[in-house]
Amino acid sequence: MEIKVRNWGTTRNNEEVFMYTLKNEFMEVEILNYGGVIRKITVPDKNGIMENVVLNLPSIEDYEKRSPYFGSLIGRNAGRIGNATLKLNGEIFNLNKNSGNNNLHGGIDNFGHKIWNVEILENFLGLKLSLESPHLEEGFPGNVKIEVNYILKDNQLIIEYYGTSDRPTYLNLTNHTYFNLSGDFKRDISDEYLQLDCNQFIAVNEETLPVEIKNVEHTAFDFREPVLLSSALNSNDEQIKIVNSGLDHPFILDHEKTKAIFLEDKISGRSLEVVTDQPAVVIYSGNYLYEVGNLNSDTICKKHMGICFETQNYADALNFLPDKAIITTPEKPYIQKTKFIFSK
Ligand code: G6D
Repeated sequence: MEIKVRNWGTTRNNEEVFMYTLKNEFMEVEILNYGGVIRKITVPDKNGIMENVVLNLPSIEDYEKRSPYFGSLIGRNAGRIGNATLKLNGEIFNLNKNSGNNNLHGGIDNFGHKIWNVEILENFLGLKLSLESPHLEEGFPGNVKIEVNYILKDNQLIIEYYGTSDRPTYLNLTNHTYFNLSGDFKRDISDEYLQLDCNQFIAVNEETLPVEIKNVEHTAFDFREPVLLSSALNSNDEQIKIVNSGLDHPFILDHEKTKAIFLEDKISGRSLEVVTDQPAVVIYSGNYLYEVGNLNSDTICKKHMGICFETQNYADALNFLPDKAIITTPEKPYIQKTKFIFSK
């Protein structure tokens, strides 16, 4: 087990970027202090060949210019907040707009663009990333302190989130890694199978804002048995088409069931199980990845090159499902634990 750190350039604001490499006997993970980005997860295929299974870019300049949140920590809020308006305890907070009329992933200068403080954990193979966000940053209330632990344990990458605020606020964090189990971007995700033990998903409108909780039965969103992604992503279901042909939807998680979220690539033999304490997961199938350009000298990014499992609270909860919204107060910190478990 080892951790290495090296300089990885400087941001446009002249902040030093560091890459941390965590390695155990099964896997290796690269983490940046910039955005808390998970830049590489290297795991074996069925023949023991070690390859990277997450989308990434070659330099910090690329991340600043053209990353669609590759590997980023997302905050203060994962997803969209309609009309960039946060209604909390009778107060209205006007947030910055960075997705049409809405706030996406915490706004313009969100957590995915910040330099996080990094400490090496003592009792685990891992890192503690921390960040402070002042009252009304991007329009969100509260002086907030965030800590995120990345821990490598056997075949698991564990992410623990912890947030505190000096007044009531809304925190809804996640990680925006795009997974592609083929290894080193050999194929897109079309050949992979997705299984979700979810009976309901949330339909969205043309702004990708939540509009209706729907049963998955008889829709392209029924993944209760494993489904080949190419058949779902190219379905004529109007909810697939409204988000540029793919998934970009919250699924409601039923915690009594195992294998709630399971992705498998039968060609490489790799699989990924996601286990979380969150009530929902937004699954995004990279419907706009053709806008990214080159991933490296050999590969141009294309549509459906990766799939995200953004574990989180209900989407736009304070507007769409206020009674389900999880509010952070000085007495009640924000907590999330999510595990990414790779086949062994
Ligand atoms: C698009 O609608 C999608 C989002 O879900 C995603 O997070 C972003 O691209 C990177 O806006």
